[in-house]
Amino acid sequence: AIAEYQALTPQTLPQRLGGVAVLRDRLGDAAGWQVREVGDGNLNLVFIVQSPLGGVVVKQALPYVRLVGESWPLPLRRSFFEYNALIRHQARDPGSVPEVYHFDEAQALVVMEYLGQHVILRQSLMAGRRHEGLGQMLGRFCARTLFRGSDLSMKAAARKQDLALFAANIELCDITESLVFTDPYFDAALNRYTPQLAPVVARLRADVDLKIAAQHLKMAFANNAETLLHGDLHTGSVMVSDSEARVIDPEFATYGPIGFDVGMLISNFLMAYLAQPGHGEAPGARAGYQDWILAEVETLWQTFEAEFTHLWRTERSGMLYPATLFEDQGHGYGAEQARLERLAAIWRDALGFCGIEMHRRILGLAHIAEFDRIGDDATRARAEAQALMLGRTLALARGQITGIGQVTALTRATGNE
Ligand code: SR1
Ligand code: MG
Repeated sequence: AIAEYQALTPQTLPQRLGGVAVLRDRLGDAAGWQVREVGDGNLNLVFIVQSPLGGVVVKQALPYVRLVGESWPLPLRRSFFEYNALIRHQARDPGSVPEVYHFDEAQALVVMEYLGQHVILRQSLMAGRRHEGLGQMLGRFCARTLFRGSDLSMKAAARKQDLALFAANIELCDITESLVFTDPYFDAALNRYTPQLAPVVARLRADVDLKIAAQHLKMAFANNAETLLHGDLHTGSVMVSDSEARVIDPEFATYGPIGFDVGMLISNFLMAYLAQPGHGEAPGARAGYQDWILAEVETLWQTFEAEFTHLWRTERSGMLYPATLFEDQGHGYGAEQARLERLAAIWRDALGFCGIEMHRRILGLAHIAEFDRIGDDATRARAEAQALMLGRTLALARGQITGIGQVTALTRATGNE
C-alpha cells in the first residue's frame, strides 16, 4: 500500500489495489480487471472495476473541487465522513445504500457495491422512466436515518460523539452554507444563469423578505444540530432500478435540521416536474409522467410522516420527549401532541429548504442537468423562472402551507403559468 495519497487512474488502479484482500476475493487477480472512470459529479473520481467474477465501485476524493479545478482545494477527509455516514445509513435503514467493502483513509477511497442494474435517478427522471415504490423507499430512508440519528433515538453520549465527529466536516458545510444560502442572492463570482432570467434575478435579489428567509434557513442549517443529515440529498444522490432505490454520496454529512434532507429531495423532484416540457418528445407528451412525479412526491412525504410516527411511538429511546413525562395522560396523549408539533416544525423547515434549493440550482454554481440540458433558451428560461417563483413562494409561505397536496397543487399551477 502507498502511504501517501495519490489520485488513481484506470491504468494505475489494478496495480495499486490489486493487493487489497476484499478486491482479490471479489474480482480475482488484478491482471483480469477492467477499469472505467465514470465520475460525473462535482467533486470526485468514481471507477467501475469489473472482472469475469463481478464488479465493485471505487470512489476516491480529489484534493480539489473537480467541477472548478485545483484553484479550489478541498480536503480529502470528506471521504472519511462519507464512509462514516454510509455505515450509519446501512445500520439505520438496512439495504438503502450500497454495501461498503473497504475504506482507505490515507488514499481517501471507499470500495463499495457495484449497482450494475441501477442508474442515477436524475437521468431517469429526464428520460421519463417510472420506478415502483420510489417515494415510499425515499420517505422511509429519510424517516429512519433522520429519526435514528437524533436525540429522539440515540443515547445522549453516543449522539454527542457523532455530533463532534461530523462537526469536523467544515469545508463541505461551508460549501452548502455559501452556495445554497448566500451566493444565489448576490453577484457571487462563480454564479451563472440563463441570460433571459436577468429581470427575475434582479427582482429576487432585491427581495428583502426572501433574503432574510434564506438567512433564517441558513441559521437553522448551521445551528440546529437535530440529526445526522445526508447533507446533499438530491436526485443525483439516488440510484434506481425498475423496483429498487439506493442512496449514495453522503460526503456532505453533518448534524443539522431534520427538514433539510427531506426538503432538498422534494425540491429536486419538483424541479424535475417543471423541466419536463424541455424533455418531452412533443408538447404535453409528458403530462402523465408529470402526474407520476407529483404522486411520488406526495407518497414520499406521507411515508416520511407515517414512518416517523411509527418510530416515535415504538423507538423513542433517546433523551427527548421521554415516555415517563406523558404516562399519566393516557394513550400517550401528551407524546402525540409533541409529535404533531415536531412534525409541523420539520414540515416548515422542509418547505423553506425546498424553496431555497430551487434558487441555487438555477442561479448559483451547481446547476442541475434537467434545466441545463434544455437546448431551447426560451423553454429553459420559462421552466427556470417558474421554479424560481415557486421556490420563493415555498420559502416565504412555509409557515402557512398546510399539506403536501397544497405543494403539488402549487407546482401544477406554476407549471401552467
Ligand atoms: C462545489 S460543489 C457544488 C455542489 O455539488 C455537490 O453535489 C453539492 O450539491 C454542492 O453544493
Ligand atoms: Mg454528490
